Amino acid sequence: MRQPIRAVTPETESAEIVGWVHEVRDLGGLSFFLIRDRTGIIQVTIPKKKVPAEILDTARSVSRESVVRVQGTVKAIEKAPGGREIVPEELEIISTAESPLPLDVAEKVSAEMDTRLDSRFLDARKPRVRAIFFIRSAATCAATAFLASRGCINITTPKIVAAATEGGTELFPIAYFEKEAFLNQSPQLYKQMMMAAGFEAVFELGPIFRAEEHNTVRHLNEATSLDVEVSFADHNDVMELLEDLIVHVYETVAKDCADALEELGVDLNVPAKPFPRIPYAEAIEIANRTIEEKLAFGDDLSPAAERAIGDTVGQHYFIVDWPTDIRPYYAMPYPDRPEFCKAFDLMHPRMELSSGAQRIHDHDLLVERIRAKGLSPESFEFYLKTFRYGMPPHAGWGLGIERLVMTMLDLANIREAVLFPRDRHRLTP
Ligand code: ATP
Ligand code: AMO
Repeated sequence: MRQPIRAVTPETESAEIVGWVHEVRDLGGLSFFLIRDRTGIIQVTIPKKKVPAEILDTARSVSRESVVRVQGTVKAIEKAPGGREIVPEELEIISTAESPLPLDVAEKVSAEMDTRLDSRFLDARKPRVRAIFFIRSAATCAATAFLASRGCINITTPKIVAAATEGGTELFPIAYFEKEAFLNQSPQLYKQMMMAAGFEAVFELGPIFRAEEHNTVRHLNEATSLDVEVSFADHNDVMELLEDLIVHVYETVAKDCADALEELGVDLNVPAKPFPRIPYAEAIEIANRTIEEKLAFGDDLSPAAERAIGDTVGQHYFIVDWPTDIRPYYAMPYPDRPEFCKAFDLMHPRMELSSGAQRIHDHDLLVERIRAKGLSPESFEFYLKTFRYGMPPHAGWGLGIERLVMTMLDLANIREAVLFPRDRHRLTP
């Protein structure tokens, strides 16, 4: 029975392992292999005079990244990785890798992002790359389990839709029989509709599609969003939920992913609660102290402004009290000063992680806001209808999973946090 490589210790007597040939070295009388599976790396040492001829023959013919099975005696040896090695009694090539490899898995030569993504299956064999996706998995599992523990119901909403949610731009049209259809930018309208359905608290982890034209290191055309919507809650309630979730995810990753973090050289600091709440007007002032292209009231925050504020605050923070005009139609204006709304962004010092708001639950006000944005209420009828038969007050947010992972692990490019990224130039693999 095969053993995970990590389970083979210096005290183990004999072992059978299956894995990929990470490295081959021939030193005259001795030849060494490193064999890798997802749990670790082990050295296989072949003293040429002491092993049977057929093992030597197989060893000579094996190429890097082939899948092999090794059965043999384990010896404690200080110089080897993990302090042990296997001297083989059996060596079998299960699947041969062609040479040369399109990508060097042992990372003797570093590759460009594009070369890596072209052979992502090989790239993902690197312990460093696997560590990122191990942590992404732990983070998303922790986040969804956390939301379930807070009473949120896991929902799945359509990705093929008839209308924009975030305002009409940045949509991918698709061929859908004789109708006009698009890939959904956000589950926004559907999660709100489930508030009218009386679900009270929902979450969805799923893809969102944005026809961003520019290639940046923090935008994807297909991203993953964790969306939440809660009834009888305001923006402050869901900001607290989001803050608790971020802290919980960081704590879980710190606790459960120590090896992966070490592989990445990341010393994870769990952010302290409560995150500062900075009103939009103050955020603009902070940014304008240092940035060259000054912002006026009503401008979106430029990437330079986000960095300037991030440098000043130095930790996760919220920007609150946004001008109503620059937020989507569904954000609830403050009743006493309707030029501001109950919307917020959760920021990491490097970039935006999440947007959210208390939503308008009054039908007529919503229609007015849709019109004010130059959109047509008719195309939102399926959504507006749910506001006419008992819609509770509600609030929610959407959190970009790739940005969460990217900022948590200090990755330079968002593509590092997606297995098969979609950008302007990439549709395969
Ligand atoms: P959201 O989608 O909630 O608006 P975001 O983090 O994607 O969040 P945006 O608000 O779209 O960011 O943009 C923030 C700033 O980043 C913009 O003011 C703009 O200067 C810059 N920006 C946004 N999209 C792009 C892009 N595709 N290419 C270059 N810069 C961009
Ligand atoms: P927003 O448009 O801000 O809000 O999206 C929410 C979060 O999703 C992530 N995100 C992206 N990540 C990578 N590439 C992209 N192109 C991209 N676009 C968005 C970001 C962003 O903060 N309906 C609202 C949410 C709500 O109010 O509940 C919405 O979609 O991390």
